[in-house]
Amino acid sequence: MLIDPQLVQKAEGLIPELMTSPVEPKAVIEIAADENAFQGWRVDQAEEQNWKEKALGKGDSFVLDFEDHMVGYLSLVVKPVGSPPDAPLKLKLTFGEMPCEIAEPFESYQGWLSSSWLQEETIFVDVLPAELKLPRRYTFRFLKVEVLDTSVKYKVSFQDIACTTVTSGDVSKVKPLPSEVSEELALMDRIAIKTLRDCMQTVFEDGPKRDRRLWIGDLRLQAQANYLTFNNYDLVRRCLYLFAGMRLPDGAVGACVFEKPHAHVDDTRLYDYAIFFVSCLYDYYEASHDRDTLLELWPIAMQQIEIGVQRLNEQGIVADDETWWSFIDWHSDLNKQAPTQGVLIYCLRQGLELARVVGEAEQYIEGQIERTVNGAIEQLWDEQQGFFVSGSDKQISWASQVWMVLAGVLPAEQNAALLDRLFEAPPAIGMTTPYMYHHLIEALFSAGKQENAVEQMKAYWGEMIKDGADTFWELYNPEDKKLSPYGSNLINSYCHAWSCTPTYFIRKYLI
Ligand code: RAM
Repeated sequence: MLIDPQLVQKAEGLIPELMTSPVEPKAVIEIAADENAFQGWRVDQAEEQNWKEKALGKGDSFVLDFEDHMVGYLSLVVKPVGSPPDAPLKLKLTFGEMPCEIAEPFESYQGWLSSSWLQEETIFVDVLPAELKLPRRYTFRFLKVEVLDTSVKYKVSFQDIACTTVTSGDVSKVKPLPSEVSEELALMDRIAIKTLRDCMQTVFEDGPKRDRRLWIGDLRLQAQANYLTFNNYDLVRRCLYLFAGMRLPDGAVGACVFEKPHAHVDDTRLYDYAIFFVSCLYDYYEASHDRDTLLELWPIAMQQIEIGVQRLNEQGIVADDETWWSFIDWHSDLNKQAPTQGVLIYCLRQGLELARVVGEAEQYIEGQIERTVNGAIEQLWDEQQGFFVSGSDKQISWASQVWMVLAGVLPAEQNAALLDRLFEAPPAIGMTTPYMYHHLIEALFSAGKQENAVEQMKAYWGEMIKDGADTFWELYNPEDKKLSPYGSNLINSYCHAWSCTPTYFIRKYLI
């Protein structure tokens, strides 16, 4: 890997102090199978609410509801009831962002991401009474406390159970919305901010349950939402320095980085994610006007442009010769060529703006824009069908149209007409993630289609709220509520960075 120790040191100098606050559970609940409820599980208040004084023996359990999304550290006080404890206490704790994680046994999990993400703990307590402080950070709303064994001579009862939440997002920095904003949008804004806040730790994490790391595609959207809410420039700078300071061997920015045991870049390479470094730097400079950081990181942004254009073929379009080379969306049938061409042009245009500020490489970037826009129109635009096509099968997808609109390949009027056509004759290859929906909505706003944009926000994030979201989710399909690219909805993240952007739309375009 290519390491620039100075940049990494700068990043490490910007590790924020986390704010903490203790939160107690609010209720005891029961989860019941109900095919009309979200993912088939309904949450009911339990008849017996007095969990503190209840004596529990082998096989007894209860489920606590914190009534909001938590990211933090759990502590419990447990005491023996009956004869002196003559055997250790064997305790199981299960944490769930959603009811499915409490109701469906983790042993049933068959997805392809590691089951180690599922949050559970079996603890042996030798000495009672005890105050337990769990060392791992958990992300949850529901907590199942299960006594696996005591002995025939004693039971236990729990006294204080609390979560010390952690975040680097300071809510006091977030301006209240003007009172004209509808209740529906104000609620969406609040949940989006909570989502962003719970992902704001010592980096902008993608999801505090999973993957708990910094991905640049997620960072880009988080940073945009952050500039209009928490306005924490230092956390963005830290993340930019991490990506800039640790790159893949040819200089490309890696798709994600880990912080521990020491900062290091992952070996995942994604074409769109690497070029988004330019976009992240552009947005950062736009928001902060921090010229020093721009000048320092500009050479790395420029390098991403140079690496990015190496993939262009003679016709000026990105080669599409592998399956997992660009991300765009979690959709197994999606051809990535045309949407990635859109991403490249979009980033080249932002790169050109930066080049003008820095006073370097303008002509070079202009030349690349001309080349890629011409390539897109000549090779990928199907005049007869009125859509951009992608790959050798000439696939028509939502993602291709959305990214080509954002890239401004067609003149404004044609862009608007293309977006209308998308809704009149929807392509079969749809969108899977809030990440891709974000880009559709951004395209609608950028083409002046505010009404439709708001309608889409309500139909998507609004539906998540109706389905019980405390924070916005990594994956959501109103038609298939158990959808997961990982083979099981248990492993989905239900507080996910790239889903936090309703607050950005509301604060940028609607107030
Ligand atoms: C998943 C995560 C992450 C995303 C990558 C590409 O692992 O959801 O947020 O950026 O995919």
